[in-house]
Amino acid sequence: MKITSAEFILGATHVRQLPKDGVKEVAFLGRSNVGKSSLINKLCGRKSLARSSTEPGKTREMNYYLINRQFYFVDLPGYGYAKVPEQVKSSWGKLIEQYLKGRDQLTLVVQLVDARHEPTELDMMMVGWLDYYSIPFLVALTKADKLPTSKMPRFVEEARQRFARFDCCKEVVPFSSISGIGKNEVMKIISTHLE
Ligand SMILES: Nc1nc2c(ncn2[C@@H]2O[C@H](COP(=O)(O)OP(=O)(O)OP(=O)(O)O)[C@@H](O)[C@H]2O)c(=O)[nH]1
Ligand SMILES: [Mg+2]
Repeated sequence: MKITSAEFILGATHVRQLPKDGVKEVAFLGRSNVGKSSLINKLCGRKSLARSSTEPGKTREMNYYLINRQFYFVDLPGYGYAKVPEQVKSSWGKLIEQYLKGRDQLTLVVQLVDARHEPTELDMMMVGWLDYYSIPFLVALTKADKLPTSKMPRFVEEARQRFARFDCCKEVVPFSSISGIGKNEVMKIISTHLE
């Protein structure tokens, strides 16, 4: 599948604001600054469709993008940014759990984890939720361009083993929004799930 059109639809801070059209969606989940917006931009071949920035915690809303006039990409707010006030963190957690729990049209989640680091506790909590709610997900190991090529196979293998115990984990793919590595594979998995 090739992405030929992508348009911003809405930003939501509450599940009641989400589209009610039943259109299938793919959501992007990961800690703040891990590269969610950059990954969406890379998949869409657009520089600044999803707002990306050097300042973590920038994406505070669930941002909906209509892709090929067929399905949505949902850029979820990043978690785990220390400077966000407690109250925001807890309302964010509630929003995400409500979303994952009750969103029937959610077809696939792309869980982003930094390729260079071990997943955080919150990362593991998120994949735990995904598995619990039976939501298929793929793990994208982001910023793979920052990893020396010689280390890549071992890091990917370790990550595969770590996520293997989750039935809903469909694949672990190294990804870079700079080099484009992993783009085709991620797109392939997304199209398979949308069929
Ligand atoms: N080297 C490298 N840098 C990246 C990559 N992807 C994202 N970045 C950088 O990482 C920073 C954060 O990227 P974003 O895409 O804004 O991250 P995000 O997950 O959307 O962040 P929030 O919206 O704050 O949750 C930016 O400075 C990006 O340029 C990548 O694949 N390689
Ligand atoms: Mg973002």
